[in-house]
Amino acid sequence: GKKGFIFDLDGVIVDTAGFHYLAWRNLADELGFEFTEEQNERFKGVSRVRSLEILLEIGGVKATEEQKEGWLVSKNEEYLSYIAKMTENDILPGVLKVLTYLKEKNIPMALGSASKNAQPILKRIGLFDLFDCIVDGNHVEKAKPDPEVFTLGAEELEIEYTDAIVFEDSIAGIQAANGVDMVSVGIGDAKVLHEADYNFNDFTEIDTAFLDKLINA
Ligand code: B16
Ligand code: MG
Repeated sequence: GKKGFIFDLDGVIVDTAGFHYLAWRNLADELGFEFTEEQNERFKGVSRVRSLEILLEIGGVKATEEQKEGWLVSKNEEYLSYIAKMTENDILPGVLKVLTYLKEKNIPMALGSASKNAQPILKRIGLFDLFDCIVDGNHVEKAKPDPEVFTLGAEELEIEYTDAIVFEDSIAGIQAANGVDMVSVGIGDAKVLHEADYNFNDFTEIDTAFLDKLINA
């Protein structure tokens, strides 16, 4: 059937992981424990609420629901202040070339992100209008590795799940795509993303021959 492409946002189109890390680290600081960049790996593709749970686990901090609510709000406010400064220069290398190529070929494209801030980020970097549909943390109940964010995207693009090609930087996202027999393309370290059908370090390694192969499969 007709193919469609679904892109994760953080770690695939932009690198906002560093901003999430800064904001979480400042909260850890405030709560009196250390939070390293290595520990931040576990936060990729994971929802905001789950991220806070993991952080508090790391710090051995017990908290009331009210405290957690407050921290989620203040962390997000800090994160928003970082993304407010983003521009199209923050689009990761090679991404624009791939997206433009697919757009010219009229290939249906969706965004599939766990982030509730996906829409403002896409507006900041000038890619909001490029996607036929945007599925993000505001639209789904279940987080990756549950495939909901991708299955909803495929349904909105009106393609079969098996005709969807998913670009992901997180293990949870690759597992989500594989779980419903979508084609998974890992962006990042192949050792980490070894479950993916294909793997690239970044988009500069992706050429039109590869895209044509996926489109015509
Ligand atoms: P927010 P993705 C994910 O984005 C991030 O990888 C993850 O670190 C973050 O916790 C999650 O979005 C929620 O983000 O706080 O903005 O709602 O990789 O699924 O595009
Ligand atoms: Mg990601």
